[in-house]
Amino acid sequence: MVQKGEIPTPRMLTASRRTVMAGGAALLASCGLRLSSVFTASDTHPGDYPTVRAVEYLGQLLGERTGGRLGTKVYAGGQLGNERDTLEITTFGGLDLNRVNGAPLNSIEPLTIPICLPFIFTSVDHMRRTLDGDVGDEVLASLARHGLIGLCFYDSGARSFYNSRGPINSPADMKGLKLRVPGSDLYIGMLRALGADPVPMPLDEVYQSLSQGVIDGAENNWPSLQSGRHYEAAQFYSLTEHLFTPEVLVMSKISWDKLSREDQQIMRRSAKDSVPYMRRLWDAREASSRAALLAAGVEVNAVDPAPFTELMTGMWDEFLITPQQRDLVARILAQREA
Ligand code: GTR
Repeated sequence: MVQKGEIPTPRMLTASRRTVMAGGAALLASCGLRLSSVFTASDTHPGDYPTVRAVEYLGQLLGERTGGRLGTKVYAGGQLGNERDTLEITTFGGLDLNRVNGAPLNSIEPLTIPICLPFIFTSVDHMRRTLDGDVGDEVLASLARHGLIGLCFYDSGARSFYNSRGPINSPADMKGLKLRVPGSDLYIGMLRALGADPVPMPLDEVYQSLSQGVIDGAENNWPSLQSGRHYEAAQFYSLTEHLFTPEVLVMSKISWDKLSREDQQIMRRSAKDSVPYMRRLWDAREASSRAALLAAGVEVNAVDPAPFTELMTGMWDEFLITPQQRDLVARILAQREA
């Protein structure tokens, strides 16, 4: 049992799932079906972050649509571990839901690479349009062979570089900069293409590493730069906007398989229905984080994207190994604004 205020371990999470069985329910339960559950969910961001609130909203929708049988409980702030570790736990069924970025999925499923390529999306609209359509569905479906059910994509805005040394105006300014990246070969390749020194590390180690000068900077969106307080140690934010990598909400296939067909449909539909809600929160949060960081004295500079685009799209081929990946890329490019 998980006690109030206690942070559960994966073992406790499994043990503490609320499964209520009554009458005919016991019959279904004997077939291994879960009739009533609060799904545990992990998120690296703090409780007020749009992704956390979206998964809570998903719980609310589930409750409304099942007469309170299903819901979600989000463990925010990385309480349960970093994204790579919690993904593994999710695969083994120790967690029901996990909201992660596209990057940690790159080493798990090659079809997640195209949507994480630098400069592949030209705008938020392009990213949303593509992920709402068949490209998005195909990437989500590809996760099933790894024990994960891809439920939906959430927004993560544009990622840009920040560092403690000075503004970045061209790739030449990045030479020798030690910049943190998520643990994805694609990100490491991206930074090398720019002449920087990539340092893969989990998000929760970035603040301390910046403060101690172990790294010079990192790259992320406005809300993450603010919520992780990275700007306190890295005050130069250079708007390269090189990535629109989306967030992904996944469910453990083990948990999924315990749901009735009808509950699976409710889960899928509710997850999709949480997306517009998340996007509204995201747009507001991006604007408020931007305003707060400018007020806090973060030095922001616009960047000519051309030389960055050239170098970073030049390394795409290295990561596009299969015909399916290349097909996805072609379909994403076809959806660019005219
Ligand atoms: C954030 C994203 C997180 C995490 C983080 C990172 O933008 O929301 O899921 O991936 O970036 O850089 O590790």
